[in-house]
Amino acid sequence: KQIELQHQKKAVPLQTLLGLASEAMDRNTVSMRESLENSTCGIIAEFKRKSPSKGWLHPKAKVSDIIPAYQANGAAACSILTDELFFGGSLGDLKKARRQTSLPLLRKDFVLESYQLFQAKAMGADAVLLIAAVLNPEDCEILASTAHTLGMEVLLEIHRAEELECLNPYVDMLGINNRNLGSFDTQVNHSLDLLPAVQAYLEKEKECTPLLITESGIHNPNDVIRLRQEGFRGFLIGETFMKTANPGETLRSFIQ
Ligand code: IGP
Repeated sequence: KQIELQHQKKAVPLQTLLGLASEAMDRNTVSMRESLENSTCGIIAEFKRKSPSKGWLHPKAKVSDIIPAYQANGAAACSILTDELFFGGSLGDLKKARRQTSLPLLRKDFVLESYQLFQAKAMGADAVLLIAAVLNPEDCEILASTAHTLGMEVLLEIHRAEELECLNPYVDMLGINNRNLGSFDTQVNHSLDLLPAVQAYLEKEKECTPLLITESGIHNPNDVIRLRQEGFRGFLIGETFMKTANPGETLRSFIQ
């Protein structure tokens, strides 16, 4: 609402703005972690129009077509890219998605400042992504605890074992990104390769008990079955669904 008002380029009374802000902040969230734990598939279905590695996947994709289809076909949660430059997304997509589904929504972006957490909450997110490769452990903890204060959960993404340093007790879900951000190469086995280091770290840091997620490069249902057997409970899948004409139906083929 606030953004719509700004677009009208009228002076908005402070009282009105404060009212809208507190309304947005008061929204109840749903737990993505619980949804994944209670789901037999554990799929986090991503809405992504394009990516730096593959270019346009589905340039005309509409939130109002795809998000309800993801829900109808059994997704446990949805991930919404809000970065415009690299992924063709927007905060407007997140806001629209919120109106379309009761599933938990992840704001997928490069979060560096707490301001982005307030935005995420106001636009409808239940969880936010924090990327260890672009944060230090101190900032990570501040951002994660702020997200919790706003009632949102945290998915911390790592690609290398050293990034486990960014784990803290506010991290609800730990995602291993199978994509090497330098080469864009994806290897599903990367999650399995890193697992012993993750397990050893969690054994040591007893107050950290994140749910394990595997992200990127998941192309077939067998990958999901294999990774579930090894302990992963969330499977973040974008391209495999979004490159098809009907992403919801492609998701269904993963579930049956
Ligand atoms: C999804 P894929 O290969 O299924 O499209 O990957 C998701 O993991 C990927 O979009 C992603 C991402 C990110 C995007 C993982 N981490 C950080 C932007 C920023």
